[in-house]
Amino acid sequence: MHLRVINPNTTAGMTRKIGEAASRIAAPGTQVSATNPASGPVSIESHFDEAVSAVGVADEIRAGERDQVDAYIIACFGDPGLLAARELTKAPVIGIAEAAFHMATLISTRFSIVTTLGRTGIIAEHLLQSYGFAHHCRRVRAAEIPVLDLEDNGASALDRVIAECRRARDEDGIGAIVLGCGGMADLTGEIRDAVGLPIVEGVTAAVKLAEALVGLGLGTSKHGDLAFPRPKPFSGEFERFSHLNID
Ligand code: 2AL
Repeated sequence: MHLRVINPNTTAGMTRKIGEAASRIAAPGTQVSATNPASGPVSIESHFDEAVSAVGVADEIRAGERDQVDAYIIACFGDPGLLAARELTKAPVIGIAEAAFHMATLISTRFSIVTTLGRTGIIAEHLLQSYGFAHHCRRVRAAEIPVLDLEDNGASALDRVIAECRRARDEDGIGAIVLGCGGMADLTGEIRDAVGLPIVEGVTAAVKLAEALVGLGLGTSKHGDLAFPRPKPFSGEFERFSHLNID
């Protein structure tokens, strides 16, 4: 099976790191490829960044369809463009936030999220509500690190994430912690060792869910609202989406 991990931001180093974390956890028969859009924000840490990145995710799904990809992962914790991406393919498409929420509820009754910047917490809260996981999450916490600090300033970013995870462990009455950024995909082991609770990381969780869905022969339903979009003209810079010929 060919699994395509889409990093919705345009930082190639982060894409490589996310792809390596996905490859390490993948089953022997799973081929992992990692891509990011050519255009868009270098990191996603606002509603605006998310809105722009969703177009890049759609482009990457279109490219993946040409490569006959079997399953997709959207590797940003806001799951940008998830439902739009599902409309564009019959393959399963899994967001790392939803993957992590599902996995966390299988091993604990309550979890907290530790994300990057406080201002992105609302994005996680909206997802918890729309996915139906709000009652399982005790608190959305932030280590107050910009996303690219996870690339450029790794050791001190890791220290801050660990410190926030320990506060969550000691104060929130939880059984597990969900890491709230795709850029944390390579840190799970170190955080788990330092915190001593189950640490659920979305990229790795999504790999295992994607393998399960493909193994079960399940893909995105084309019955109802996730059917392919109705073909129509798009104008200006989005002309490439005109009369999409997909089936
Ligand atoms: C993210 C993420 O996972 N990647 C990115 O660029 N921004 N989300 C986050 N909460 O920091």
